[in-house]
Amino acid sequence: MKRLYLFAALALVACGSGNKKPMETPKDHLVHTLFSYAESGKIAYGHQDDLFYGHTWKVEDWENDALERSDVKDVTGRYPMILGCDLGGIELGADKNLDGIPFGLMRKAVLKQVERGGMVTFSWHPRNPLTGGDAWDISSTEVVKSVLPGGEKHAEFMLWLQRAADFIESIGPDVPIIFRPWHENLGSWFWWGGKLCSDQEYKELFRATWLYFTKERGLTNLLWCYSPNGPIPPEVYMSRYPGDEFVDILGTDIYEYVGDGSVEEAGVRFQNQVKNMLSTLVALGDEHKKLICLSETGLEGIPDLKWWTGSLAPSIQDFPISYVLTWRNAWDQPGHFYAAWDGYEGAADMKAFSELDNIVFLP
Ligand code: BMA
Repeated sequence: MKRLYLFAALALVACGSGNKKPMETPKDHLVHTLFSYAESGKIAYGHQDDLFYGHTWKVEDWENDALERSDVKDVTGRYPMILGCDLGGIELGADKNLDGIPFGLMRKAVLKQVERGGMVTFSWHPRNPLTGGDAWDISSTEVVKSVLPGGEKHAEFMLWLQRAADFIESIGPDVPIIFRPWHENLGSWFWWGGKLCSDQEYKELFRATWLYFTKERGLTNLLWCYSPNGPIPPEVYMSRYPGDEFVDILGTDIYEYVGDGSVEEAGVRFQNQVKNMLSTLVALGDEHKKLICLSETGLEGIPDLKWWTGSLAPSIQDFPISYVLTWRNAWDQPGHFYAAWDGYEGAADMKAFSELDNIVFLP
């Protein structure tokens, strides 16, 4: 209950002695809603790219499409509470993101999701500004340094931030967005990852992004999520934490991998990893007064037909996380899906998950 008292106290302070109600911004409203989920043991469910495409379909004529299709809705009868989108490509001024989604469609889907009462989160897999490769190009350890002030790519990188900010601004100031840049930063698979820069350089990258968006562009509708890959010990998690001023949500990305063992073993391993990491996030969230979430998860191709109720639900249901998001159902890669779709053998289990008392989908 600690958090509820904190918010009640803040509201009183904001009210002062007069009769005026505190001004609640769209961001405040989303923060309060997510805290209220955590308080009451509810967890919002999110799906990456949910309205853009599914296992066997994609939106073609987006300007004339009502955006009613969703694999998740096909299976559970409801849309996910959270729509995940990725900005990758916006930095180059491209029309489409790295997975072929027109940014016009993305804007329309975000507005549709919010109109339906839902929430949105943006990740960002930007290209490598130094080498010209993609986000996964880890051939140089100089990239982060090169975009910071004094670096050879600094000016170009500021243009990249400007383009991303322009797009977010074009969605409108009243749409709160959970923004999750520079994610999975403790592994070494992105150019901003563990071995690719120093702790200090990473922190400067995150802060520079926050400062530009928030102070220079006035984009105060963003909830900033710090989301390292897990599981990792608390001191490692915090080793690149940019600071309380720059973060609203403590997240983590943890996937289940089957590897050489059995699906059962993978499920047990995943549950232990998620529970350990979420215990860490609960402690850190209390200490830093932040929301917590499982910002990305899933089992590619879901070979475990009881994954949702057998692995995911028991991993998260005792933790006050505000949301959980499973990754995308690629229309062009039959094995690359992380939510059920109509016709997938284990669909009934995802439906059962969606009907659990504490899991929140759109009504
Ligand atoms: C990865 C994969 C890629 C995709 C990227 C960004 O995890 O799904 O196919 O391009 O995310 O969405």
